[in-house]
Amino acid sequence: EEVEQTYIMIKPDGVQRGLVGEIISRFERKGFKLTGLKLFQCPKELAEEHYKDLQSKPFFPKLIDYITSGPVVFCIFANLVNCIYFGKAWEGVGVVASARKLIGATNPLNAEPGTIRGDLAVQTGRNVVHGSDSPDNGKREIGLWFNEGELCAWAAALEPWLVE
Ligand code: DAT
Ligand code: MG
Repeated sequence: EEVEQTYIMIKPDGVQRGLVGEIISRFERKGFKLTGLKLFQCPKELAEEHYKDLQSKPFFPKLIDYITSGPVVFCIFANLVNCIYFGKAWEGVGVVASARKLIGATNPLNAEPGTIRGDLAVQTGRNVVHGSDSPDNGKREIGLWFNEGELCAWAAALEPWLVE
């Protein structure tokens, strides 16, 4: 069983507002495993490639300006799978869909309280965090933002307390 991973990016507003720890903490507390982490000033070409599906949208130039306006923190979270005790994948919602639930709706106005955007953001154009929308996009985005050798596979000792 392949490990499902999601690409999470704390956008420049999240970094400027000092929300890096808070946001990473929410994914950690949920029970995901951190397998990659970086702070980076995103070049325009990379931002355009990352959001290439949206390039025909009227807000695309503003979105690229926003994402490149300051450093971003990005990380990879994985399901607790390949469990050393049980040797099988976590059944249930995968990390990609589950992380999107924690993040909340694109427009913070529609994001439920308790979600990252619902609790910490007010506008679509400053919605503090990105999360992959499918396992395939997760793979694509991880490939875009991380180099080989920067990911860290490790056995989480807490696994048997999170996954039965
Ligand atoms: P999400 O970030 O929830 O996956 P998305 O992939 O549709 O949403 O869009 C990517 C980002 O683009 C989003 O986080 C903020 C911006 N965006 C989306 N729709 C927008 C709109 N109607 N006006 C302005 N910015 C928008
Ligand atoms: Mg998206």
